[in-house]
Amino acid sequence: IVGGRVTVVESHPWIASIFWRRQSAQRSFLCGGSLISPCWVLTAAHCFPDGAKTKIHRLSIFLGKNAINETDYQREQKFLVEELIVHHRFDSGEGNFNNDIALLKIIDRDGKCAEESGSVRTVCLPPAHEMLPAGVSCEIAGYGKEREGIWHNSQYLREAKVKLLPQDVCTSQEYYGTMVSHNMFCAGSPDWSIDSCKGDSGGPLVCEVNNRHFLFGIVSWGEGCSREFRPGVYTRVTNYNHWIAKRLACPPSLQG
Ligand code: 4AZ
Repeated sequence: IVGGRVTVVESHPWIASIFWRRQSAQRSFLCGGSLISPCWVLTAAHCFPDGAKTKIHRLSIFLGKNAINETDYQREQKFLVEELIVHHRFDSGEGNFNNDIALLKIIDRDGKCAEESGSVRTVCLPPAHEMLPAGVSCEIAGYGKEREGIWHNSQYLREAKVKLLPQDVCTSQEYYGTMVSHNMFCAGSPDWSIDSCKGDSGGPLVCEVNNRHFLFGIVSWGEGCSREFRPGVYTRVTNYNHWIAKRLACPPSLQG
C-alpha cells in the first residue's frame, strides 16, 4: 500500500495472508486474500502462476495477522489449503489479467475452518452486478510495498482509502485503453499519492454501503504503483457471484 497507514487486523478481520514454502523450506509471503465464508478465501488467480498445478501442500494461510514476520498466537489462525480453484478463463495477457480470481478452501490441522473472533471475520459479497457510482471511497488493505521499486514488503498490515474511477476514464487512451476489461475496475486518488502495490495482490477492496462492508474488488494489477494516469486495477467481484456460489455450494445429493 502506497500512501496509507499502519492499521490493525481488527479493522480488516477478513484479510488473509498467503505464504508459500520454497524448496529451501523458507517461508515467503505470496499474496493477500479475503475470507468470504469460514472455509473459503477469495484471492487473485495471478498469485498462482502455475494455475491449478500449483503445489497446494506448499501453501499456508493465516487469518488475524498484523505482522508478516511475527506470530501472535492470541489473534492468528493458521490453515492448510485443501483445494485451489483458479478461474478457468484466467488470462495473463500483456501485463493485464482478465478473470483474475481464485478460491482457496482452507482447513486447519484439526480439520476445522475459520472461527469468528475479534480478529477473524468473513466479509460480505455485494449482490451480482451491483455497481457503485464513480467517486465512492473504498478501502484497500495489505502487506505489500509502500513504494514502487523498493524490494521489501511492509512488515505490518497497512490500509488506505481510494476512489472508484469512471470506467470510461480508465479505458481511455490516456489511461489503460483496452487493457481494462469489463471484469476490472480502477481506483486511485486524484493526486496519485495512494495506491495498492506489489504484494497487495489478491487482497481486498472493500466499500461501505449502509454501514456494512462489502468486497467489491480484488487487488489485481497496474503499471507500477502510484504513477500518474496509472491507477490500481481491481477484479470486479460482482461479475463472479455465480462462479463463486457454484463452487462454495455443497455437492448435489444422490437423492436430488
Ligand atoms: C503487483 O505487481 C501489483 N498499483 C499490484 C497492484 C498494483 C500494481 C502491481 C497497483 O502485484
